[in-house]
Amino acid sequence: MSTAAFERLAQGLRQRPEHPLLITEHQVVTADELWRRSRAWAERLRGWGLTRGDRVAVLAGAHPEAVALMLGILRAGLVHVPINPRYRGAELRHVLVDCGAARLLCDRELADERLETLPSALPWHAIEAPPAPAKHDAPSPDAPVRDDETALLVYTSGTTGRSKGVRLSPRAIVDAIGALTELWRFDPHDVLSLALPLFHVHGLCIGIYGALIHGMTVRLHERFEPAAVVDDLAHGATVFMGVPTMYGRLLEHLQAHPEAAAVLARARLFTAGSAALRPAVLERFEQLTGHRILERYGMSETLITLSNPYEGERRAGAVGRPVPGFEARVVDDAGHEVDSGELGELWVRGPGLMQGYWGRPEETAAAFTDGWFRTGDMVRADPDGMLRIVGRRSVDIIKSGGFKVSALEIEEVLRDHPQVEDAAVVGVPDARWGERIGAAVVPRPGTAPSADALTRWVAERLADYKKPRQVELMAELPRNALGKVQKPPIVAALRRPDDPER
Ligand code: MLC
Ligand code: AMP
Repeated sequence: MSTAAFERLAQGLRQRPEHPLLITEHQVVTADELWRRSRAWAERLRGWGLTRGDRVAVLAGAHPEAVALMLGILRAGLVHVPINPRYRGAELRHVLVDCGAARLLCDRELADERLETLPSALPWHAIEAPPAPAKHDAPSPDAPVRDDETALLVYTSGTTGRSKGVRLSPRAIVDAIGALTELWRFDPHDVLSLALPLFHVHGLCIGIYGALIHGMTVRLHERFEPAAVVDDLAHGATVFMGVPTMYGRLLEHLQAHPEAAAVLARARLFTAGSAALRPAVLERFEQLTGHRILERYGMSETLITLSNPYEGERRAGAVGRPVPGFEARVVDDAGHEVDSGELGELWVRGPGLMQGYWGRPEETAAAFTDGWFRTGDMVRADPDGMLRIVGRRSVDIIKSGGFKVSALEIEEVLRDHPQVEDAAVVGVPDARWGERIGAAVVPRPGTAPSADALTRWVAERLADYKKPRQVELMAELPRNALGKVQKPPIVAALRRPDDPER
């Protein structure tokens, strides 16, 4: 069985060994060094007795050793399961148990905080200084992941409380990301400023895989800081890719440091995705830097399926047309295509579709119709076919700062609070986060829990970004005649006068 997809990644590393592939504040890692370090990881993983298809969970920041480890996992024919380091006890345990991780590799600082939450039988190791480099005459450890095996399991929230593992093959990643990045003219001379986390498809697949496919340099950051992005561009970065919240922060930075606009102006390309980019942000950024941000749309389950053009009109509020190789349909509830201008659900198909949800055949089957993946996003097409995302089928999915959050998961945690009778969690349109997490809480009779106490309660149990940013006590939740909680009136009640429309 072919390993052509893996070879395409490897070729970018082998062709120019001296090329600086990863640059951080502290180190420059050449293509050759990354290749050698990944080999050492492959040997070490094999040495632990892991066998083809075993899942290796990785809890790590965005640093070069995590990239070397990821490549080592692929070279050893294993499955990479990156986990959000913001996850806490139950969230982390769920992923480790759900994927049946054979090993956990963890940054030492994170391990110290989280060890007590691990399933007791799971062996773990710190991701530390590279393991001893392999001897040059040693036989190659490579038995890399084959094109249609699973290379990557990305955990993503859904309409149920618990996250699901999305199975992606090397073929899907390389074909879909190759097509997207060719559209965007990624080139070995490009330098990508990357401050996205490496456990979601935005930072990991477009960022790291995209750079490997094209043999580009990545200036890699553990955290997003506007000043560091400006510094990257001052030092030759050509492309920046971010979620809309990051562009909001870049605009704030430009307000305080107007001289930085001239530095940003030197870039070749700015792209945005993972959540809606508000036209006001697009336009202000263009006024200040001369760059019109290129917005695209994707999902963990499909990779990046729609993009505005590289050349031609980058339309405000639109996410563009299918990336070469992909197709899109806009359908009504019966699955029939609707006319342009009409609201419908977006269905997509093409090279980036997932193989399914890990260990969930029924949910996988339910996500597809005749080979089309039903995204759950509601869209409208302009007369020329440009698509606009206008909402989501489920009110229980929230996108905050580019992270997908399940309202139900937060509701469950709130309901466990001794003073909470009931709770409904919603996404409220928000200038900074896109949507902020709002909670309507019905207190137990005779109690009046404070917003601070309830927020702390959630923050102690879930990743920090899942805590409500607004909590309102209500005597009862609005319900329809059948007793079902109605979320739109809750969103309306939580809106503040200066919130954006959407
Ligand atoms: C951080 N905080 C958030 C948050 N991120 N609150 C709500 N939503 C978020 N997304 C809060 C913390 O809880 C903390 O709260 C405060 O902000 C400061 O924390 P921080 O760690 O310093 O924040 P910062 O590093 O500035 O993080 C902001 C961010 C980050 C935008 C850089 O959220 C981020 O990296 N987002 C990208 C997510 C992503 O990669 N999505 C791609 C999914 S793939 P307090 O109260 O303690 O101060 C996908 C498919 C596709 O969607 O199409 O791409
Ligand atoms: P995730 O599951 O984290 O991969 O998130 C995928 C979801 O992010 C999609 O279903 C959309 O709701 C949202 N999304 C991604 N890109 C965009 C965009 N450009 N505009 C609006 N929503 C987006």
